[in-house]
Amino acid sequence: MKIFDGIRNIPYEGPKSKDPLSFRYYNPNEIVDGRSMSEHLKFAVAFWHTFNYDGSDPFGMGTMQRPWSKVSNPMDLALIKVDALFEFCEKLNVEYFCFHDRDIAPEGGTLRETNKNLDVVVEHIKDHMKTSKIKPLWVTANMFSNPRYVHGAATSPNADVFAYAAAQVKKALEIAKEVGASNYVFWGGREGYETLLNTDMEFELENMARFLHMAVDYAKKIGFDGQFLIEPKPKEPTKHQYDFDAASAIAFLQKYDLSEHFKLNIEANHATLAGHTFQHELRYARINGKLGSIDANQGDLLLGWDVDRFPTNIYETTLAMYEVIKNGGLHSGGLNFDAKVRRGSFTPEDLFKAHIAAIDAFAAGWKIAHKVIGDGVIDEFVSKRYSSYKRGIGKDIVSGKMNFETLEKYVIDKDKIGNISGMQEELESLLNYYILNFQS
Ligand code: XLS
Ligand code: CA
Ligand code: CA
Repeated sequence: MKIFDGIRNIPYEGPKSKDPLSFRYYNPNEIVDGRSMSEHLKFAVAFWHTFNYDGSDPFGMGTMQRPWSKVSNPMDLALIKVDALFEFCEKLNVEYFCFHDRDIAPEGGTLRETNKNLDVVVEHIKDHMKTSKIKPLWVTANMFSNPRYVHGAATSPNADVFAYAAAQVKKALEIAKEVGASNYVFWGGREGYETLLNTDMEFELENMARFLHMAVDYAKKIGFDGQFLIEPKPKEPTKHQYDFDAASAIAFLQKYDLSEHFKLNIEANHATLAGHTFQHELRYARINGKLGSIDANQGDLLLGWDVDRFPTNIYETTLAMYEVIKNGGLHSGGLNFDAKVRRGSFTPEDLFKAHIAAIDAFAAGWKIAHKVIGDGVIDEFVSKRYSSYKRGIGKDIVSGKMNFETLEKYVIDKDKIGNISGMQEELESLLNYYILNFQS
């Protein structure tokens, strides 16, 4: 039985298509630089938003119309949503999906019972995978919804909670191995604090590191060789989250000797919450060799919370893809649509249309960025801007020949220091030119 009745496989119809159930810019089979667009852009569907989000918000109940809404037995519901996931991805031609342990199966009275429920659903996922190319991009454990995590998981002041979280991640790693996930994500939504009046920050950070070392050890023990990823976010639900942004996550990994085992999963909306652009976070991760994967969504600059919109802003997708191409791609990572349709977009077709719009925005962004990089216009400008370090005094600074005394000697009698324009407006206009002309 088909779940999304009446929705055909989404075709590529090209830029002139007016059909919202077709791709305009994403042609998965198009080859660029020897690889198909589906290899350049490994898109993933987020289980939680697409199959679990019911449209409720703090002011009102759910609005979503879903083909499975009437199924009341929790395990039947879990299984039918897996069927829906595979049909959805196949129709969209998206090869990957991401999930939390608690997205796919209901919790039981004990962890043992919960794990049994998980086993049944994981079997069902594996059955589907036998006849499908669809696979998990990453797996994670939800250590933020259940009230036991009220004060955190690995950073909880309660050692029993630490133990529970450890057992939960142990199981999630086993699942990640079983389903062949390419990555495993840690997002610490409750790993942080509300007030330092009741918090031993130093001890909590040490415990977080202890926890991650245990995860690395267990992955090694069971032979899970996916990439570990930390997903930074500054706040929400906790007031101050430890993995605030790329820079603080990288500093944490270095301090606690975890750097070689982890990369980052950069989410656009989390960047804006941290007061950064998406490109800033991607750049910071990239230049530190830590750009692992992307949660592709979009925030709302007028709202200070995590709206997780489907990304349709070509300017942002272009600058994001600029970083990805410069990174040599995302390797084991991909572009996970950690995005939800708006409460008012409640039909099943909206789920398809939202993913299509976002996929097209990234495909267009990728092509524009590819052209910008290929033409070398930005590289050329930037390299010229720093050219004073390629000769004379600049060259001597870079090669380590200079110190404060020799530099003082160099400038002390100079009557003029000249600067050249940063030409930002010209560059922004150039970028607009590439965006508007990328199809010609
Ligand atoms: C929440 C996070 C979360 C992670 C996975 O803001 O984005 O969904 O991606 O736990
Ligand atoms: Ca995310
Ligand atoms: Ca988010």
